[in-house]
Amino acid sequence: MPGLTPPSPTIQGHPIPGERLGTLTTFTGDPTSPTDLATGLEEDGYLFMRDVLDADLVRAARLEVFRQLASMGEIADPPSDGIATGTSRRMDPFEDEGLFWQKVSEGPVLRRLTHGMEIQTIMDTALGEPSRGFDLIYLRPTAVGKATSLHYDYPFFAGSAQPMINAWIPIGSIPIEDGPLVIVENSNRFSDLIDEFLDVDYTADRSNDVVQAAAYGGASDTNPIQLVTDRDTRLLTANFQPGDLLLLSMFTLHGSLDNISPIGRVRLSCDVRFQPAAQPADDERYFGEYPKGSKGGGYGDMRGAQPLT
Ligand SMILES: O=C(O)CCC(=O)C(=O)O
Repeated sequence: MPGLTPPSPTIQGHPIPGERLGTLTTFTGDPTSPTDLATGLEEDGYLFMRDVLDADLVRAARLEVFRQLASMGEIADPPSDGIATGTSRRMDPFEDEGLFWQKVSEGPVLRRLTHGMEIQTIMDTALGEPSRGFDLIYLRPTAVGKATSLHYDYPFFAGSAQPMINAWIPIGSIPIEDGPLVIVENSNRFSDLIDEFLDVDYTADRSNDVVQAAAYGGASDTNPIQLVTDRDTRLLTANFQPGDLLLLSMFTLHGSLDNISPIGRVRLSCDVRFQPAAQPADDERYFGEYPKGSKGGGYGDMRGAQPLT
């Protein structure tokens, strides 16, 4: 808002010292080159691509999602602003067996954004072969005061196809005070943390308890500022814009900043995993008409499914 100084960013309630916060490096290679994309992902653990998705489609998907939340009284008019009302008429997501959340997550405009030709072409290039997006997506309307703790993705998705790539899509502008995704610089080389979760046999047991413990284990035990200070590294994020796309390897420690929007704006994003299309898409947690999700309770059991109150 004109004249207002944005509040200083925090992570899990901790202020971030200036020298521990940096900006994601924008990918400047050739987006049609499998080698450029694979090399960037391998070296940095992420690829931050500006302006590669249709910004109008991103805005239309934002409107589609927020209109449905507005119909439950959770988002004020106009819905595209994404300002939370603090109230909800929504049924408990367990009681409706996740049907409302599945309907929102599978909205036709949102699906065009998450599984349409533009993203499909980028993911085919990044994987170097035809790719397939998971049916289950993680749509995250994140209200003020909420955040995602630091974790690695591999434990959630191990045991089926590999490699996989996480496509994180900002659905609208996400300035830093709205709590965008953050990665820990160089965390794709933290072999002590990575070896710990690679040691787990996920084919024997991929129950939610096992997966959560492995994904969040070593990293979320320490406060994030201590973690980046001890490892002499930084938290990297950006002021995201419609059309941006952030690709993450399964071996990059990431979470989000806190949403501290002074105007009560809900941060909207979604994350979608892609795998080689030639490999089996048989993990019932992520594929099928009613994917079970990693916790087992389907769409109703996801963090994003909770009413915004
Ligand atoms: O958007 C967020 O808050 C977290 C996203 C995330 O954990 C992921 O993309 O794996």
